Amino acid sequence: MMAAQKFRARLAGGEIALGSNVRFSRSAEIGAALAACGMDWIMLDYEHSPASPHIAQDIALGALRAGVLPLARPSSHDPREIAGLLTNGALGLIVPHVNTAAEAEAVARAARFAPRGSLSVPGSLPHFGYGLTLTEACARFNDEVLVVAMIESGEALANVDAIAATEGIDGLFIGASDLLWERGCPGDYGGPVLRQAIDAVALAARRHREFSGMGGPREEAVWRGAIAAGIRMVMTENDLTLLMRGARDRAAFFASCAAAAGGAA
Ligand code: 3PY
Ligand code: MG
Repeated sequence: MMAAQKFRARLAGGEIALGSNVRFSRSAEIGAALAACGMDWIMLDYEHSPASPHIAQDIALGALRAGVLPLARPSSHDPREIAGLLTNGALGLIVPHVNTAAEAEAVARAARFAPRGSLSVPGSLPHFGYGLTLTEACARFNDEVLVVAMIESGEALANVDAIAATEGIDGLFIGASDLLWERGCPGDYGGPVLRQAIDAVALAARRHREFSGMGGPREEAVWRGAIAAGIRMVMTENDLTLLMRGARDRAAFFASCAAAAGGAA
């Protein structure tokens, strides 16, 4: 099964789909490496990463070939930016700051070819290898592309049901950090604002037969609660914080070896 089908099947079966924000890596092998660690998807972060589109294209195609779903987070809702990401390797969007149903509809249409949208047809599409005709590739792209709306403001929460009901939106995704900063409780990942948002987003997603996800928190207790509430698309961390977590762990282990050797001397 290909990456997008695997991803949908996991979520349809109520399983968790694990992902990582890829922001600092520059190798097309990062998708394969993260797949070996149990990740199902990656997010190429054009909202925050300094990576050039050319590198991100290689990373997206490397991920697809390794069976990991490459989603892109654009820096804007501009259809021209979205077209560049989707026609060069990304097979879906995590769209930041979707605040209204009108915005959701515009990005969902920008992500699909006619008749479902207004994405401009390029000369070739790289996602599925090169054995399909352009017509076949565009039809398959329309079937597989995912559009996930980020809910990360009070306005988005007020409109969450209408956003979920929008044609072409496949899932909702809480941006916990932006949401908490905007609501005046920065960093309060364990507090009531995020808990209520998780419940509201999970409920809206269920009502419209979509999945719900989240990124931002690190605390295990917050994640346990979110998963119990129905969150299934989990953005674990970003590539830098995962690297630092592993590095800290190794440094602590070797410090304990050094302490033991010192103690034994
Ligand atoms: C946020 O927490 O605001 C996010 O965008 C998560 O990626
Ligand atoms: Mg955010």
